[in-house]
Amino acid sequence: MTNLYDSLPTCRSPQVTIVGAGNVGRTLAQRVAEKNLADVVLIDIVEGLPQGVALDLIEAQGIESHDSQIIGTNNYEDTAGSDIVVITAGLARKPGMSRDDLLQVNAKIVYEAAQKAVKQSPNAVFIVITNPLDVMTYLTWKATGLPHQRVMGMAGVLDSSRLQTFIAMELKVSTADVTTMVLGGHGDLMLPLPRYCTVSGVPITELMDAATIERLVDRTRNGGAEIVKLLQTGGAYYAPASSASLMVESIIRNQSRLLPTAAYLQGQYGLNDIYLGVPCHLGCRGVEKIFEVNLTEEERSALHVSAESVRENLKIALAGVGLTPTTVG
Ligand code: TXD
Repeated sequence: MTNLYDSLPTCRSPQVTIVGAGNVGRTLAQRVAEKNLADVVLIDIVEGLPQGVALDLIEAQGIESHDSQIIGTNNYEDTAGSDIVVITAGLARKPGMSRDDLLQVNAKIVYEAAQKAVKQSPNAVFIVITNPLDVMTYLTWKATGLPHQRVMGMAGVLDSSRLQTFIAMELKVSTADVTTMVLGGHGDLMLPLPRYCTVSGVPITELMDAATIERLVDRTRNGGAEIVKLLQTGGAYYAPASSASLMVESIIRNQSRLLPTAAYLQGQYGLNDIYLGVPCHLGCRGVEKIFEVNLTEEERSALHVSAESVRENLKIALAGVGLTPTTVG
């Protein structure tokens, strides 16, 4: 048989590297592959783990009818030329542990992983998932040396999706009709914005009393902890993986979805030199645009309080990886 293509340059599908083949990483690999978004390279520090997960996932390829290749590896060279790198490596929260307790240990893991990954994929867009999210995203930006538009964090999509679910459950309407917006840092100080949440265009402030809204907002703020408490062995991963796959899709398909994303701020919302959750257009170049929505005085000061807590942790994390926090304002 003659291979007619031997003399032509090779072509390839988009490729997503996922660092960390734990719960979030492997579930994201499944979502990306089954949605036919890209080939997937799963990399983990534990030998055999990413290989086993990848083999298990690819053995369902025929049944799930997708064309994505999935490989597992412990070697960064196998991740070369990726279009997107998603970082999930690190430790998950244990019951009673706050996100910020994870700070020091995850800082080192994420910083090193980002350095190794960018060497192999200098043109990639990076999406960070590891907690504490806003801090780890800043560290990844520092570690990679990439333009800030190509480094972002996933949290707002998840927080918004949780609030969307709770509103739909409360009003007994389809989640498809509910849109929500949660800004700020991914933590207890996140800023759900009920004024910008609607059911088919009707603000929820017209549909629920203030006490009900506050209850749902509170449940959203504690959404991660609620699941940790139930599971007892680690944190949420189905909804986080779905949230990350939405961002991957918007970037790979250049959809310019408007999604709450941890993005680098340079004066927007009165904040500088910090990664924080704000509404962004995500396209093939990463964060294509940051939207500045009008905030009340109260909302704006809540956003600044959230930013302050991120800054405190950022100083500790930067020091943890041997960087002086001179640029942190
Ligand atoms: O909204 C969000 N951003 C989040 C964040 C939602 C859910 C989970 N969130 C955080 O993601 C969570 O607090 C953790 O920091 C990460 C990963 O959560 P996951 O539940 O996937 O944790 P696992 O199952 O413990 O998986 C972590 C994997 C595990 O397989 C380790 O062996 C691996 O990370 N790991 C590494 N891989 C590569 N390189 C290094 N150095 C490394 N160290 C650990």
